[in-house]
Amino acid sequence: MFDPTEHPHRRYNPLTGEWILVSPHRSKRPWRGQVEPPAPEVRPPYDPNCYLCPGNTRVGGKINPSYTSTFVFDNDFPAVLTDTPTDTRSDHPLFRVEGDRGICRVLCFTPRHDLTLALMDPAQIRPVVDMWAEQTLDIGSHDFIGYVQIFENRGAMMGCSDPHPHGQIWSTTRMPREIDKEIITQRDYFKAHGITLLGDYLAEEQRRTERIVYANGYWTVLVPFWAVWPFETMLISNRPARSLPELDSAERDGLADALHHVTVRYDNLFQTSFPYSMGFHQQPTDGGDYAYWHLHAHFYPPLLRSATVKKFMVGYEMLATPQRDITAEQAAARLRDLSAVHYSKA
Ligand code: H2U
Ligand code: ZN
Repeated sequence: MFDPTEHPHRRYNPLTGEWILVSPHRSKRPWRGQVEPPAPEVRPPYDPNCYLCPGNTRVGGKINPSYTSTFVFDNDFPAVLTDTPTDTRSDHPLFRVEGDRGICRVLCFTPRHDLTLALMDPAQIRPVVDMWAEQTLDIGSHDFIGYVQIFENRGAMMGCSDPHPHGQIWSTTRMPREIDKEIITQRDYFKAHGITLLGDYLAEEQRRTERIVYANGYWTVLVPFWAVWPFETMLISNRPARSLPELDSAERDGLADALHHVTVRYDNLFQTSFPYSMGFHQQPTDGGDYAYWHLHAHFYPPLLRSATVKKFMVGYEMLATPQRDITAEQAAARLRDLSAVHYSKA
């Protein structure tokens, strides 16, 4: 009889319409012992050489103000520009090209160089949530912006260039690939069932409970059934809000609390400052009707077994389909059972 804790199988991701391969029998492979966590990196509250600390000069020559809470600036090296011509015309269907325009910004979460989201308490994270909401409104109000992507690259392993706590916003006229997929799947589900895809999914996960890592009255943190990265999680708004600006004060506090809990557990997992890429998926800002959109965030962390052993998306995963060994249920149980107090403060 098929047993999902034993037998190789594939799982469907209803948000992307893609399949992944799960090989639970392989997580019983021998592993050559626990790797010691690296010595914790000690950072000063202010670093004169950091290009994001208050009062310092950035790479491009601009000087940061002496900010005391959050701080937002236009990326000095933006991936897209506001004034690119878009009257592109492809001369062959196999050589399609489209000009794209956009705005890129960098957001410092706090003046404190030595903090991370995991080390900030919910009251300190709340202004970050407010800033994300405000920036979504501000950038999204431009006619030429179709989608606003908020994200954070955390840790050198993810290519993050400066440990100062910060995230980014890239916004474009055109719909990004991941958003294109979620538009189709969420729209079709809403049309067929009259409820948001993630609303239905969340209700079912709340019944099953095995993949839930943390929940408060407004937000739920879970390892999705179809997770690819070993400790991938999603934060889902309990109410089917479509964007961050729509959240009321209690929902914003709930989000700050959920972000605190998930990042603390991540750090506690391997007793290290846990690397990840995270970001929010919100309704596009091109003025369309997105009644079906359900606000959520994805955390994609690369670590697998220790502070240094990461999962590689290579070989079969590049050529065929992503694969995982430890199941989403095992990962959720491990994260759930960790202390809610950061290891450096315990
Ligand atoms: P990471 O979040 O991956 O570390 O990227 C930092 C961004 O900050 C990157 O997009 C920008 C880079 O262009 N940046 C500036 O805008 N000004 C600077 O002085 C340094 C980096
Ligand atoms: Zn700094």
